[in-house]
Amino acid sequence: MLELYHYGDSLCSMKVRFCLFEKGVEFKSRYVDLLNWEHLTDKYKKLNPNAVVPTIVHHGNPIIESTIINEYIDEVFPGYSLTPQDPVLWAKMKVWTKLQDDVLHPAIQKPTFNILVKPLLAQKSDEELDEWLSSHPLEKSRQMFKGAARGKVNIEALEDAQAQFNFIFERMEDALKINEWLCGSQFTLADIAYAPAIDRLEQCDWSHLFENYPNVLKWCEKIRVRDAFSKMRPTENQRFSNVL
Ligand SMILES: N[C@@H](CCC(=O)N[C@@H](CS)C(=O)NCC(=O)O)C(=O)O
Repeated sequence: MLELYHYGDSLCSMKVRFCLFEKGVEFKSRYVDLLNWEHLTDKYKKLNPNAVVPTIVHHGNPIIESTIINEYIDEVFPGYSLTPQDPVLWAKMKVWTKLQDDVLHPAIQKPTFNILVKPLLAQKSDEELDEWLSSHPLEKSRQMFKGAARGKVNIEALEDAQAQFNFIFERMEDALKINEWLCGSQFTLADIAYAPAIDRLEQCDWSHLFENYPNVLKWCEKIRVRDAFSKMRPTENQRFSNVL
């Protein structure tokens, strides 16, 4: 059976859980506790050298990167396809998922670290932080954890994140004015990639950012009623606000 290494309140993990539930793929859950640095162990880094979640292991093969994982799942497992057949729509889907990886995810990390994770990391000692972060292979992650653990809320970063969300929501609004889903009439991996943002912005009390985009709001409502969306959300005890 496919194994999923993931964390409850992680956007990229939600994205892969959403895909697995949509496709009806059974999986064995392997929980990686990010706040206890379980992603930084040598054992986990053998599966995912970037030391991030999620990772899937299928037939003994580790596969990393949430966008690539979702493409793999859609390709390998039966059920209805989440990828357009038409090459132009396929290209559009890839542009959406690239934008999610390149812009939406880094933007959403700003409120995540400044609002949700900061109070949790503030409780870690300098020694613990230094010890674990020195074993993190990614400088970007080291900086994010350090910045969140110590120092003030970065207001500039939060303002920048909001500007990035507006940039993305304008593009989504344009697409959803004429189409039911981001790539036309078919629900695809593009919609799955953006859906966890609905959960995260709600958790950060930032849902008002959707308000200027009526078609994005309608899309959010259609996403919310999907079974897989409810199933992929973290349980209450897995929320950052409740983990300690
Ligand atoms: N591009 C990667 C990003 C993965 C990522 O940043 N995961 C976060 C959780 S959403 C993580 O594991 N963070 C821990 C860290 O950076 O140390 C993907 O899409 O899988």
